[in-house]
Amino acid sequence: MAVKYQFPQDFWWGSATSATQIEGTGEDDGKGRSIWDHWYGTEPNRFYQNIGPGVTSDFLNKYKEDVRLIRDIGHNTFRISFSWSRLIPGGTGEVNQKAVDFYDDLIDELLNHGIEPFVNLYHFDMPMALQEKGGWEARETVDAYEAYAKTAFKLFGDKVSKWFTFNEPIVPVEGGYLYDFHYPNKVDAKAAVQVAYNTAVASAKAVKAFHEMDGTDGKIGIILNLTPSYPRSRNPADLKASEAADLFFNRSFLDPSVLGSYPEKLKEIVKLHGLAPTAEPDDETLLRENTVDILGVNYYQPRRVKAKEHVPNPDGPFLPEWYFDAYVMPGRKMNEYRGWEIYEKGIYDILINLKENYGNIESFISENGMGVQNEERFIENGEIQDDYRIDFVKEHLKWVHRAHQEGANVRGYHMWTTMDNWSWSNAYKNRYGFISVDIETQKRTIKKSGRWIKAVSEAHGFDE
Ligand code: BGP
Repeated sequence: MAVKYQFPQDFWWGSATSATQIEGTGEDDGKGRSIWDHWYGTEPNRFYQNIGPGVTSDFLNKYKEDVRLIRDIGHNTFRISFSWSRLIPGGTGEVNQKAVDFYDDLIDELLNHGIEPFVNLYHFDMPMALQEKGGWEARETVDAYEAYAKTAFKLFGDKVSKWFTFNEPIVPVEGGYLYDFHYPNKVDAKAAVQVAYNTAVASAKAVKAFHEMDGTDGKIGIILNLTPSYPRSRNPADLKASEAADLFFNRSFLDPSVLGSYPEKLKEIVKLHGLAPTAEPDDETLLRENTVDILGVNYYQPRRVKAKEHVPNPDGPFLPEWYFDAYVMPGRKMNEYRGWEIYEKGIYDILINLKENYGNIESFISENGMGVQNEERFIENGEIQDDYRIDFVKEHLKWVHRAHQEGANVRGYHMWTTMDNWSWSNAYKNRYGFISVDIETQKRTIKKSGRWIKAVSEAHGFDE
């Protein structure tokens, strides 16, 4: 029987995870160190309650049980990431057979339960061996990444048909090179631009390698956190500020990945401030000819901006904020736990923008979700009654549904996240999962939202 918000029968229902946040580093598993292991080792106080990525939800040992739970909550798809430093501990060179066996068995386990794996190659987790040689600032890292991608395609390309080159590539640029919330904690716009550029080139190289591989009918994409930029008013100065924020935070990856070139205005700004990256002669052609097949959209919050009120100090380090001020909209709805605005229509605006300005590229919502503190207080009869999460997902899905009705090429919805896990600097402060995890005992329990999403995915939609 049809439901009010009916999605197509082949819609992807699932949720997303990342290696560092779920696997645990394990013992004797041959994993090399990533920047997260290193940073936690040197500055544990930068992490909530001094908790690092050591054990997290122990997916490395629990994956069989977890795959059964993922099936029990009705998913037909599930996103993982490969840990580069697990697969190739030194970043380049020798492959870790234990990692190959783990990912291979995990993929089989998913397929055997009728769940299609979506595999992301990079989720913020640079191998430390490469970071020591400059990380994304160094062109050699692009080559190392290309080799890593090729290795992954060769090992798992016959089983995995949905690949992603990067998750939210703008975040390591912001965190590591502008605002000091990721390692290597620099504030250096010139390095930031180089890092962004090298990442885009690396992505195009992986896309190229994938398309050139024999006998694959799979698809390759990129996952971007798109934060629609809304001006305070229609006043030209506010509109200009909003456009600048959009260029820096959305179009810096969206345009090269989907259209194959950078926006002229962004190039002008970068040049004006003497930040243009070092490029190689063939890069332009590479980017133009190797755009993605599919786009993952992570959406949590919008960005609201207004015209700058004070002229920035020209002697201070350049920041995108030279072009706009943040605007706190009166009456906005908030997820106070995370400090993020909740604006459901943003998801629709993104999808319509993709339809109108990005060739209606095939897309799916690859992350959207709500982190909440101390969820134990909502336990009744042994189950977390996370009605707030159900409402959050439902209200966003209604807008996804509307965009789809209006012709947007959106094919699925993944929530962040499957089971509660470790977060980059917030550790276990906010819980996001359909499945709760007691970090002490590693006991898993499906939340009310987990039962709800099962019903939704079975009906491919919902009534109210
Ligand atoms: C996204 C990341 C995820 C996840 C999520 C929630 O940006 O891709 O890895 O962490 O945000 O954010 P947080 O964990 O910081 O609350």
